[in-house]
Amino acid sequence: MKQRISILLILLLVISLFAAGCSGGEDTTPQEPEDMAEVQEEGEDISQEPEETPAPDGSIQDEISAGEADVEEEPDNTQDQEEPEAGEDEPAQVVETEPELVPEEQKEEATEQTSDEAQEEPVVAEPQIVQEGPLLKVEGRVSTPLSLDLSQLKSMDSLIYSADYYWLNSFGSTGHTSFKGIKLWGLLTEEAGIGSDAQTVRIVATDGYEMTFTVDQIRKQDYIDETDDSKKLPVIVAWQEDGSQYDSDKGPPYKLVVGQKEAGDVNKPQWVSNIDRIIVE
Ligand SMILES: Nc1nc2c(c(=O)[nH]1)N[C@H]1C(S)=C(S)[C@@H](COP(=O)(O)O)O[C@H]1N2
Ligand SMILES: [Mo]
Repeated sequence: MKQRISILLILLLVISLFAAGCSGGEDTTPQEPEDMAEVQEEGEDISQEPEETPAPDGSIQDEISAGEADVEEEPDNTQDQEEPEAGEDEPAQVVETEPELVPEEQKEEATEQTSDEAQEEPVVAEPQIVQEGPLLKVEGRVSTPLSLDLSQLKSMDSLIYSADYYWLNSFGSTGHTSFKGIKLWGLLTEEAGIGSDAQTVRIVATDGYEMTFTVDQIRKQDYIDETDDSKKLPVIVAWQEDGSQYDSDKGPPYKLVVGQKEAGDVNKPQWVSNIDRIIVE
């Protein structure tokens, strides 16, 4: 009996060895998906990524370092997540996590920068068109309606005029005030193109105060100062009085100033402060 049992055992051993030998041979070339599954189920690390296991010379480490260096050196390459090198290195978990983290930070920065730029653009654009003070409008019977800020008025060199204007108001008080501004007739003819059929010029202030002149009264360049015969004064729109520019926070910094037509002419009530628009009719 013992002999038979021994023979049987030996036979079993031989059979199992043969079977083991066959399956072992298959294991070395796990190309079939089925085999891969089997192998992975068995938890054999060797065959997890058989083809992509890095060469033992540590070249994958070099590539990882190179990848990181690239990311750091070129922070703008946020979209280079599919870097060919990174793709090849995918099996290494280090590569999968680290590059993801870094680009995400960069992504945020990039997004911030982009949105900042987007927000800055208008901010940057506005200062380029900085408007100096409220606008002075010229409209009505003109070929070119105007809407001018202080800087534009100040740039009209040939129209700029400065002088002391004598004033007399309705209560009999008098004085001299120095003004700097532009000649209104020059503005109407050279800039606005006043129509040949124009009859009157209305000067309208923001508070509703207004004075209407005839075109001839605006064209006139020889208003007088009854205390100084040598003066011949034009009608001006002034932005500066006694050396100080009007405060734009207190209204449009434009004042219509006119001299006297003759001695005793009460001219001060005709000075219109805070002009909003000039209407040619
Ligand atoms: N916009 C505006 N301009 C105006 C007035 C006004 O009420 N509003 N008053 C006029 C009158 S009646 C006079 S006497 C002078 C007063 O000038 P002053 O404010 O510089 O003293 O402004 C003239 N210009
Ligand atoms: Mo007045």
